[in-house]
Amino acid sequence: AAVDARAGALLSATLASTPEGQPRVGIIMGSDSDLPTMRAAAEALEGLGVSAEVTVVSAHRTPDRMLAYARAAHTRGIQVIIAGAGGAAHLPGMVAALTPLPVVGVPVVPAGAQLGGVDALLSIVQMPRGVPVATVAIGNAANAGLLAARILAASDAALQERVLAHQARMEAEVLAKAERLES
Ligand code: RP5
Repeated sequence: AAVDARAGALLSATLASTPEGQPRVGIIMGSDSDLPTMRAAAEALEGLGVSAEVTVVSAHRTPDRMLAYARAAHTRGIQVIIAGAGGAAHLPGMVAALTPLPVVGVPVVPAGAQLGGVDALLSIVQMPRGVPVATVAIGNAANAGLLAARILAASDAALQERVLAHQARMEAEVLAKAERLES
Protein backbone atom coordinates (compact mmCIF):
# COMPACT_ATOMS: atom_id res chain seq x y z
CA ALA A 1 0.00 0.00 0.00
CA ALA A 2 2.88 2.36 0.77
CA VAL A 3 4.41 1.77 -2.62
CA ASP A 4 1.05 2.25 -4.33
CA ALA A 5 0.64 5.52 -2.47
CA ARG A 6 4.09 6.66 -3.58
CA ALA A 7 3.35 5.70 -7.20
CA GLY A 8 0.01 7.44 -6.91
CA ALA A 9 1.57 10.61 -5.53
CA LEU A 10 4.21 10.71 -8.24
CA LEU A 11 1.56 10.30 -10.87
CA SER A 12 -1.05 12.57 -9.39
CA ALA A 13 -0.09 15.51 -11.59
CA THR A 14 -0.04 13.36 -14.70
CA LEU A 15 -3.34 11.73 -13.98
CA ALA A 16 -5.15 14.77 -12.66
CA SER A 17 -7.22 15.03 -15.80
CA THR A 18 -7.60 11.32 -16.50
CA PRO A 19 -11.25 10.56 -17.23
CA GLU A 20 -13.07 9.31 -14.18
CA GLY A 21 -14.77 5.97 -13.89
CA GLN A 22 -13.73 2.39 -14.33
CA PRO A 23 -10.11 2.18 -15.54
CA ARG A 24 -9.86 0.41 -18.90
CA VAL A 25 -6.09 -0.07 -18.83
CA GLY A 26 -4.01 -1.50 -16.01
CA ILE A 27 -0.45 -0.15 -15.94
CA ILE A 28 1.78 -2.25 -13.71
CA MET A 29 5.53 -2.25 -13.12
CA GLY A 30 8.02 -4.34 -11.22
CA SER A 31 9.23 -1.51 -9.00
CA ASP A 32 8.41 2.10 -8.23
CA SER A 33 11.86 2.81 -9.69
CA ASP A 34 10.27 1.99 -13.09
CA LEU A 35 7.84 4.87 -12.71
CA PRO A 36 9.91 7.58 -14.44
CA THR A 37 9.79 5.37 -17.55
CA MET A 38 6.28 4.01 -17.17
CA ARG A 39 4.54 7.30 -16.55
CA ALA A 40 4.78 7.97 -20.31
CA ALA A 41 2.24 5.18 -20.83
CA ALA A 42 -0.17 6.90 -18.47
CA GLU A 43 0.43 10.23 -20.18
CA ALA A 44 -0.23 8.78 -23.65
CA LEU A 45 -3.50 7.25 -22.45
CA GLU A 46 -4.52 10.43 -20.68
CA GLY A 47 -3.90 12.37 -23.90
CA LEU A 48 -6.39 10.10 -25.66
CA GLY A 49 -8.95 10.22 -22.87
CA VAL A 50 -8.50 6.60 -21.78
CA SER A 51 -8.84 5.85 -18.08
CA ALA A 52 -6.01 3.90 -16.46
CA GLU A 53 -4.90 2.64 -13.09
CA VAL A 54 -1.24 2.53 -12.06
CA THR A 55 0.40 0.30 -9.51
CA VAL A 56 3.46 -1.76 -8.63
CA VAL A 57 3.35 -5.54 -9.03
CA SER A 58 6.58 -7.51 -8.89
CA ALA A 59 6.81 -11.02 -10.35
CA HIS A 60 9.74 -11.85 -8.08
CA ARG A 61 9.14 -9.84 -4.91
CA THR A 62 5.32 -10.07 -4.76
CA PRO A 63 4.40 -13.24 -6.68
CA ASP A 64 1.08 -13.71 -4.86
CA ARG A 65 0.08 -10.13 -5.68
CA MET A 66 0.99 -10.72 -9.33
CA LEU A 67 -1.17 -13.84 -9.41
CA ALA A 68 -4.12 -12.05 -7.82
CA TYR A 69 -3.80 -8.97 -10.06
CA ALA A 70 -3.51 -10.95 -13.28
CA ARG A 71 -6.33 -13.37 -12.48
CA ALA A 72 -8.77 -10.62 -11.45
CA ALA A 73 -8.00 -7.81 -13.92
CA HIS A 74 -10.55 -8.84 -16.58
CA THR A 75 -13.24 -9.42 -13.96
CA ARG A 76 -12.77 -5.81 -12.77
CA GLY A 77 -13.31 -4.36 -16.25
CA ILE A 78 -9.67 -3.87 -17.21
CA GLN A 79 -9.37 -4.44 -20.98
CA VAL A 80 -5.63 -4.16 -21.63
CA ILE A 81 -2.64 -4.58 -19.30
CA ILE A 82 0.62 -2.70 -19.79
CA ALA A 83 3.45 -4.30 -17.81
CA GLY A 84 6.92 -2.81 -17.48
CA ALA A 85 9.98 -4.31 -15.84
CA GLY A 86 13.75 -4.20 -16.03
CA GLY A 87 16.48 -6.82 -15.79
CA ALA A 88 15.07 -10.33 -15.59
CA ALA A 89 11.75 -8.93 -16.71
CA HIS A 90 9.33 -11.79 -16.13
CA LEU A 91 6.30 -9.69 -15.17
CA PRO A 92 4.72 -9.17 -18.62
CA GLY A 93 5.08 -12.82 -19.63
CA MET A 94 3.82 -14.23 -16.36
CA VAL A 95 0.84 -11.87 -16.39
CA ALA A 96 0.09 -12.90 -19.98
CA ALA A 97 0.10 -16.52 -18.82
CA LEU A 98 -2.55 -15.73 -16.22
CA THR A 99 -4.96 -13.34 -17.99
CA PRO A 100 -7.12 -13.51 -21.11
CA LEU A 101 -6.41 -9.80 -21.73
CA PRO A 102 -3.92 -8.42 -24.25
CA VAL A 103 -0.62 -7.61 -22.51
CA VAL A 104 1.80 -4.95 -23.74
CA GLY A 105 5.33 -5.33 -22.35
CA VAL A 106 7.76 -2.47 -21.74
CA PRO A 107 11.47 -3.26 -21.28
CA VAL A 108 12.74 -0.80 -18.66
CA VAL A 109 16.36 0.25 -18.13
CA PRO A 110 16.81 0.42 -14.35
CA ALA A 111 19.23 2.97 -12.90
CA GLY A 112 22.77 1.55 -12.96
CA ALA A 113 21.81 -1.19 -15.42
CA GLN A 114 24.74 -3.06 -16.92
CA LEU A 115 23.08 -4.31 -20.10
CA GLY A 116 21.25 -1.26 -21.39
CA GLY A 117 17.82 -2.87 -21.30
CA VAL A 118 18.64 -5.63 -23.77
CA ASP A 119 18.24 -8.12 -20.93
CA ALA A 120 14.70 -6.86 -20.25
CA LEU A 121 13.87 -6.72 -23.97
CA LEU A 122 14.86 -10.34 -24.54
CA SER A 123 13.13 -11.48 -21.33
CA ILE A 124 9.88 -9.90 -22.51
CA VAL A 125 9.90 -10.51 -26.25
CA GLN A 126 10.96 -14.14 -26.41
CA MET A 127 7.64 -15.71 -25.38
CA PRO A 128 6.66 -19.29 -26.15
CA ARG A 129 3.92 -19.95 -28.73
CA GLY A 130 0.47 -19.58 -27.16
CA VAL A 131 1.32 -16.83 -24.67
CA PRO A 132 1.60 -13.52 -26.55
CA VAL A 133 3.10 -10.29 -25.23
CA ALA A 134 3.18 -7.25 -27.54
CA THR A 135 6.63 -5.86 -26.79
CA VAL A 136 7.55 -2.22 -27.42
CA ALA A 137 11.05 -0.80 -27.78
CA ILE A 138 13.36 -0.44 -24.78
CA GLY A 139 12.04 2.36 -22.57
CA ASN A 140 9.24 3.31 -24.96
CA ALA A 141 6.32 3.29 -22.56
CA ALA A 142 4.58 5.99 -24.61
CA ASN A 143 4.14 3.49 -27.43
CA ALA A 144 2.69 0.99 -24.95
CA GLY A 145 0.03 3.53 -24.04
CA LEU A 146 -0.69 4.30 -27.67
CA LEU A 147 -0.89 0.61 -28.57
CA ALA A 148 -3.28 -0.08 -25.70
CA ALA A 149 -5.45 2.80 -26.93
CA ARG A 150 -5.47 1.42 -30.48
CA ILE A 151 -6.51 -2.01 -29.20
CA LEU A 152 -9.43 -0.41 -27.37
CA ALA A 153 -10.20 1.81 -30.36
CA ALA A 154 -10.92 -1.21 -32.57
CA SER A 155 -14.31 -1.41 -30.81
CA ASP A 156 -14.69 2.24 -29.78
CA ALA A 157 -15.37 4.61 -32.67
CA ALA A 158 -15.00 7.79 -30.58
CA LEU A 159 -11.60 6.69 -29.32
CA GLN A 160 -10.57 5.76 -32.85
CA GLU A 161 -11.37 9.32 -33.90
CA ARG A 162 -9.05 10.59 -31.14
CA VAL A 163 -6.30 8.20 -32.30
CA LEU A 164 -6.69 9.53 -35.85
CA ALA A 165 -6.55 13.11 -34.55
CA HIS A 166 -3.35 12.28 -32.64
CA GLN A 167 -1.79 10.88 -35.82
CA ALA A 168 -2.82 14.01 -37.72
CA ARG A 169 -1.26 16.23 -35.03
CA MET A 170 2.02 14.30 -35.22
CA GLU A 171 2.06 14.62 -39.00
CA ALA A 172 1.38 18.35 -38.82
CA GLU A 173 4.20 18.81 -36.28
CA VAL A 174 6.73 17.01 -38.46
CA LEU A 175 5.64 18.86 -41.59
CA ALA A 176 5.94 22.19 -39.75
CA LYS A 177 9.49 21.28 -38.66
CA ALA A 178 10.40 20.27 -42.22
CA GLU A 179 9.05 23.56 -43.49
CA ARG A 180 11.11 25.51 -40.93
CA LEU A 181 14.26 23.58 -41.90
CA GLU A 182 13.70 24.20 -45.59
CA SER A 183 13.06 27.93 -45.22
C1 RP5 B 1 12.92 -5.12 -11.76
O1 RP5 B 1 14.11 -4.80 -11.13
C2 RP5 B 1 12.12 -3.86 -11.72
O2 RP5 B 1 11.15 -3.86 -12.75
C3 RP5 B 1 13.16 -2.79 -11.89
O3 RP5 B 1 13.28 -2.42 -13.26
C4 RP5 B 1 14.43 -3.47 -11.42
C5 RP5 B 1 15.08 -2.79 -10.25
O4 RP5 B 1 14.16 -2.68 -9.19
P1 RP5 B 1 14.54 -1.89 -7.86
O5 RP5 B 1 15.70 -2.62 -7.24
O6 RP5 B 1 14.90 -0.48 -8.28
O7 RP5 B 1 13.30 -1.93 -7.00
O8 RP5 B 1 12.24 -6.16 -11.16
